Amino acid sequence: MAPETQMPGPVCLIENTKGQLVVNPEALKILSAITQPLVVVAIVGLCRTGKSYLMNQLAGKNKELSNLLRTLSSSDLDEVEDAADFVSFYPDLVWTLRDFYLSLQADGQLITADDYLENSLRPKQDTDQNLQNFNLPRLCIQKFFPIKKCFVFDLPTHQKKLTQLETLNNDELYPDFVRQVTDFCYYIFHYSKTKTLSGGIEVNGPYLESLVLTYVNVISSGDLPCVENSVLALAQTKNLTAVKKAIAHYDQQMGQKVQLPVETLLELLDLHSASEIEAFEVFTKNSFKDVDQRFQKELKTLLKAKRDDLCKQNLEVSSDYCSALLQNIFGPLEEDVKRGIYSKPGGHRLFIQKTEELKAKYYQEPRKGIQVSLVLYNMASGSTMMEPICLIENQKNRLRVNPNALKILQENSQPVVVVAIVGPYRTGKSYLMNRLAGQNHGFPLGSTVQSKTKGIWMWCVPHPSKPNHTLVLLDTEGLGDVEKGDSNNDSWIFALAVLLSSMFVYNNVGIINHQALEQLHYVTELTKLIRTKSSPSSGEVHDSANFVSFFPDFVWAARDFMMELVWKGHPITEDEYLENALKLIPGENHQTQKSNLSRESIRKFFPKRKCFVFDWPTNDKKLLLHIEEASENQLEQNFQVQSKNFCSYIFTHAKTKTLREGLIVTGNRLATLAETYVNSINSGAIPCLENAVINLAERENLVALHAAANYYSEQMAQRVKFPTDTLQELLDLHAACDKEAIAVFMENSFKDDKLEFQKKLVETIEGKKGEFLLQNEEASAKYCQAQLKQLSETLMESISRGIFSVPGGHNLYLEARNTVERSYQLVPRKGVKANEVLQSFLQSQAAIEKSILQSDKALTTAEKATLAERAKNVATEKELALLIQKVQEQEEKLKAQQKSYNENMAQLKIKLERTEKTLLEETERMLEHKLKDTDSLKYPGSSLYTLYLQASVPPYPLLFPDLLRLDVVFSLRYHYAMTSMLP
Ligand SMILES: Nc1nc2c(ncn2[C@@H]2O[C@H](COP(=O)(O)OP(=O)(O)OP(=O)(O)O)[C@@H](O)[C@H]2O)c(=O)[nH]1
Ligand SMILES: [Mg+2]
Repeated sequence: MAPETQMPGPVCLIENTKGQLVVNPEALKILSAITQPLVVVAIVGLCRTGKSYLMNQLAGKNKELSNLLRTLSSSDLDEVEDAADFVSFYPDLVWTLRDFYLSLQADGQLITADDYLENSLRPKQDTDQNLQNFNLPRLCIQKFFPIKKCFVFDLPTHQKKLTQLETLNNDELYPDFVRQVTDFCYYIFHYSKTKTLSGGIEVNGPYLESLVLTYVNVISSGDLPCVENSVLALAQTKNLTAVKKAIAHYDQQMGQKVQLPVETLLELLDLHSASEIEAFEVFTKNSFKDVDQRFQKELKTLLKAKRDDLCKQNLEVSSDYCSALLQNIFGPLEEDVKRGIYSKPGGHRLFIQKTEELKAKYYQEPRKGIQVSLVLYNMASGSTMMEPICLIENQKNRLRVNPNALKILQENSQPVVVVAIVGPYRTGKSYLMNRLAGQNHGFPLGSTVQSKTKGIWMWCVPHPSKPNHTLVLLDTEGLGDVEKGDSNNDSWIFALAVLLSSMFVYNNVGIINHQALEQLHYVTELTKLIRTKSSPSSGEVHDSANFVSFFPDFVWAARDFMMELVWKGHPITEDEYLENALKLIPGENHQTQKSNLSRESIRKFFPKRKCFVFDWPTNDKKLLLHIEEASENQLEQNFQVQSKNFCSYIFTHAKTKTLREGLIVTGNRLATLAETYVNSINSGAIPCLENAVINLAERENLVALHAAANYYSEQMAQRVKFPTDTLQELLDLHAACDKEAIAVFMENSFKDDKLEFQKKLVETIEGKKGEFLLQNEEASAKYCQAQLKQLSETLMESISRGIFSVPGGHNLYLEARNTVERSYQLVPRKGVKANEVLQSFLQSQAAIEKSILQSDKALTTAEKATLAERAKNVATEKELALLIQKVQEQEEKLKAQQKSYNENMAQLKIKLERTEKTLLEETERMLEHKLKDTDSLKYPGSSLYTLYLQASVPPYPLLFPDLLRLDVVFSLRYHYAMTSMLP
């Protein structure tokens, strides 16, 4: 006996004081410590009828009795197990009749105590009301206690001794009574089942504790105790423990396997997935009755949080380690910088050289984790160490994207704010960009007349005011350099800066006059340099409104601006100055028309404009030549204020780069854009926004497709337990995972207009589902075959030993085979192949049956014929049933496919509604701009005016047919595309 069950004496479990039921905490404590399954025997009856005496006997208080019991045979232990087959949660009933002095006879025949009980419980057949009262308790007992037993007890001893009953030895008791008590105890010990609840769960100490508490609480609150509720309460306790065990297992596994920081995130996620699967297995083993998979879901959430936490820890550990490493490696260099070792001619080059050396050293260190680049990059961008890099090279009039720069962008998944500066060469562009980066050094400046910057340079720095955004500074090659052979390249640089940026700074020296505007003729060519659509209809090329939705905001930076901002005697702001300068000038001459074209174009393409004027940075010409060496206080006060205002405007107003339909550009998307645009320029085509977006979408949709498909496989593998009881069970699991996978796809995909990727996802998931179905069938078949083999062992042995080759053998054989079939039917969770496996077994038996039948000498020929016919009919019936099952399964599969299709449609609809909303907002913005733009009509010479006259309708309603068309196209397109997914 386990020490946990040894109690010196009974304790009160439920006290009943003043009509109140109170659970005794001491008793609960004892229960909570018992981990073994419990057999619970309760005695109930009228007062002073010897209940406690009997219970004491069961508790082994009577040593002599215990010995007597031990010597009794235990030959019929099998029956104990049989009794355990009753899984109902009602207890078995024993009726003990005390001081029973009557003789057990009926109709002159001796009867057993059990017969006596059965007879007494038999209801009488009559409808009389009184009889109903007579019958009711009988019927209840019959209904609630299918297993009943009766024991009668004589008077224990002579009446005089009864008061000392407890102290009497067996020889002082009547022998009949001693025998009766022994029989009773023997029965209780051998036939009382372990207390079980529905679902076959065995009750141990803590469960009983939970049951007692639940029932007493319910009774105290005035309700009726409910078995289901108590099981639920129990399930809760058990499932909670299962979750705890699963988490502990996960923690232990991860603790063993993971050493932070890991080299790649994938490594960590793989380890997580493996441990997660094990944790779910632990949960499944320990849980029961997890209604709606509440606890499984909770476990999932907890594990997800653990994973996220680990990822975060991994980042932190890696960051800390990398930072410390960098500090070690770069510390001495920083010291040298402070000591001015590099502040000499050629110092910058030396410094870069040294930096490269140290970087290489840093990269050589092992196990730095996933933050290796970012930490270096952050450190570098936070100091003078990280230099800009050429993004688009312009050599021999050919553009090329620098793969190293692309790599930096590709590794950056933050949204980007892109500021590009463009303007005539040698006008201080690079210097101004360095100021935006908060540095003197960075983009290299030239101190000669020869132009310095070539191509487009890029500098990514953490955005100073937008958390988790990257500020990308693009410094461009000066326009109009006479040394360059091909001015065409200037146009492309200009167009690329417009395409890639969200804030476009046009930098020029001096006032905004005819000449300055003429120099800006590139802006008039934009419609020839950029396309919004891959195959525009004739009107669209000229429609500036199409560009507005993705063009950057515009800033005019007027450098070395020496004039006073006064207009017609009144001081004006810089912005008013720009707006005045952009007003069309009357005049027919060539120069006026040319500059007017620039004015018109700026207003058309850049509805949001701003102007900043800058004084000379310093009057010291020598210092001006090496302005990157000048400290802040060496600069003119005005210039300091002006450049601060400029920077703060850019930091607060430059927007995150977006494409049409509100698509946010991240570092990696910017890389794709730059690549796509430059490729099309090099191939002689015009960069096209639509194509770039399509390109982006294709790359990302492919990733989304893989992510969703993997998600499906992972989730299915995690949730399914082969073989499932029914096909529907597996299909339901599939539906849930399918739904989530579609959501993953929707979250990560965009512009999958032809539903190419969504269809591929449907196909991929369909294929994976097929594999799961197959695995399920295989598992079921394997299990069923094994079960059947085991169950039919005796039958097969009997056949081979010729047991049925006797007269009447056919009947014997049928009985034996039916027993196998019945036992097989009782095996739970056989899965989808249950009937098929049985069927093929039966088929394999057909020939055997036939030969047994034929050789059975107890049967006449006619009987044999009838029996053979019957066997054939039964076989046909079974085949038909199997066929029906298959048809049903096919229907279920089709329904699942239809469900998946519906789910795809539903989620697509939601996504489309969202996209349409952004589209509408975009159109509204375009509309607004168009209406504002009619302002240009004031002057009859403008080309918009001509357009207006040609159209002879206001531009406003022109947009509506477009919107209407969109709507129809959406619904039709998706309807057709989706229906083509159906088989
Ligand atoms: N007068 C004047 N000179 C400046 C200003 N800003 C910079 N410089 C000087 O002008 C020269 C060219 O400056 P950069 O910033 O290299 O000019 P840039 O426009 O980038 O030149 P490119 O890249 O060759 O087109 C350097 O010697 C700077 O010191 C300014 O606001 N006014
Ligand atoms: Mg420059």
